[in-house]
Amino acid sequence: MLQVMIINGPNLNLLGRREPEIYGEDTFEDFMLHLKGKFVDSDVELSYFQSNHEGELLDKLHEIGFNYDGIVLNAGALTHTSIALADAVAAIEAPVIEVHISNVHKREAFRQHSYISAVCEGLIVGFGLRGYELAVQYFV
Ligand code: CA2
Repeated sequence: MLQVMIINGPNLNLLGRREPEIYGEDTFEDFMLHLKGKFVDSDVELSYFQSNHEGELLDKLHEIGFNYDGIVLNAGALTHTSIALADAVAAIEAPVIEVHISNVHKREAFRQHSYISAVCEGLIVGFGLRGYELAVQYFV
């Protein structure tokens, strides 16, 4: 059974509660139920972790990064600031796909640089929550 974890960073616990015009109207917990349903017949076990704390995200990457088959990572704004997160992604064995709900390239200039892109297997941006599904599909 393939083990894939979705990891969301800062503020993504607010999904479905604020700024629906940018991030949509669904909470991530609702979306996870939908996603698990989509892959119910696939040989994949999906799990989810969210934290607003950089160190907790690093700890989770270290914890699962040597035994999971894939990680789908939306690091939120830490994408644009965190060399520590990029180092963690580079250090682990599991392939990581960077996902952004919004098309960061249509937004402010400071969202157009990612420290983690260069150490990820690939990137999916701008497809809303469907980006997570596409990333899981790739691992399956
Ligand atoms: O588009 C994305 O997925 C982002 O990673 C989301 C981050 C942002 O800093 C990145 O530049 C792009 C922000 C997450 C904030 O999420 C909210 C969700 C709902 C309401 C308010 C904020």
